[in-house]
Amino acid sequence: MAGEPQADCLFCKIVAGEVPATVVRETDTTVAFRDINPQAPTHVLVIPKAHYPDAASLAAGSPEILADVLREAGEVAAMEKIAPEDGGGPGTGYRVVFNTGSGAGQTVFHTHAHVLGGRGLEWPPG
Ligand code: IU
Repeated sequence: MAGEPQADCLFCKIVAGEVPATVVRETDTTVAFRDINPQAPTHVLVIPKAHYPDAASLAAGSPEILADVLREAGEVAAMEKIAPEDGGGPGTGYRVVFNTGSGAGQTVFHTHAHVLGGRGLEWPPG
């Protein structure tokens, strides 16, 4: 059923505490933890506790939880002092990325928002 934990999903195992992660925030519906292979000084993943394979399926199945994920991304940015109100130069402001599909770089098929910042970020991304 949509949202149910999947036995073979690494991020479901992190939610269950079966796989270690450096958790920085947790709510009733979300967990935020540091990416094991950071691409920026701040690189935190915000995931829903419910299992949905990508952001579009989460939006369709539980839009309120997608809103929770995005709110938590903002809370992580505030915690890391990279929110826009922390200044306007390189290193403030942040990017929220949902890689969606293997062709776009998605490797873990449990929705996750990458929260990236702490350095200047170029556009377009690679
Ligand atoms: P992607 O958008 O699906 O490519 O992102 C998956 C991310 O999960 C990637 O940045 C990995 O470094 C990260 N990650 C992790 O933080 N902990 C893990 O145990 C595994 C992957 I596997």
